[in-house]
Amino acid sequence: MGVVNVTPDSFSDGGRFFNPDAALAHARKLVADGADILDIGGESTRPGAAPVSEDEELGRVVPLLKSLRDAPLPISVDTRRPRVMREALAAGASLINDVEALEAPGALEAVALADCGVCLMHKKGDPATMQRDPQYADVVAEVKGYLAARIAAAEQAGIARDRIAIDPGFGFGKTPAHNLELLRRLDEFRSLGVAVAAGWSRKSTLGVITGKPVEQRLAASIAAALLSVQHGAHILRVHDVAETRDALAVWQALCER
Ligand code: 7PJ
Repeated sequence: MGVVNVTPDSFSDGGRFFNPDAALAHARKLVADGADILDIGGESTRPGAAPVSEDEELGRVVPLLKSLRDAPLPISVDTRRPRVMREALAAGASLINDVEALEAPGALEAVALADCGVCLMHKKGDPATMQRDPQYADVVAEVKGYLAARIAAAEQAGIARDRIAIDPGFGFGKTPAHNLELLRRLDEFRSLGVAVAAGWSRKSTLGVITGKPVEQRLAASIAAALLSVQHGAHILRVHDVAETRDALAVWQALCER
């Protein structure tokens, strides 16, 4: 899953693709690079990000979706808002990626009424404050329990299990130690019976480990992506599609005989 940020303040490529033509060109490049899914986001959810109005988010996402109507792959929209979900689905999106796991009032219904997929992600707290000393007794038990409850809520709302993926939400209200524990035990999430997604690309834990700023985290991101697959991930959310594809090709040549 290749990330297309249409935001002026995303931490990883803040502002580079804010202009609609640049966002479209970037989306097309990720398709050419071998993405299986594009994930379009119009609201930055990085730690400390400022909120965006609903109209502004729609104005960023919907025109890009319309420009990508004929794209040869499913398009996901990274949003927490039911109205953005509905309008994005009407404009051609086929997957909703929600860092709030459809907790907003009306979000379960917006997805249930469509025929789309959904990725339910765990986060602890709100983006503005979530990195202030997050605490867990057992991070895997807590995140897994939360995702199990959100799968149940989605099913109860009429969203069939085969439409659902889950994501532990690396970096969302988690310390580096929490993120590493979740990665080490990622395979435990597979017993929830749905696809497992992982997003490590350029994240700050990789900066803590390597001492590198965000624009120098490609190698660390690829290492984390491969380790996520080794530990059971089915979907990788990445910025650097071509490079991650190459690394995965070597992995697959070795492992899929
Ligand atoms: C994630 C996401 C992630 C899923 C973001 C960033 C911050 N969606 N949206 N998983 N991260 N499913 O790109 O670093 O890890 S926004």
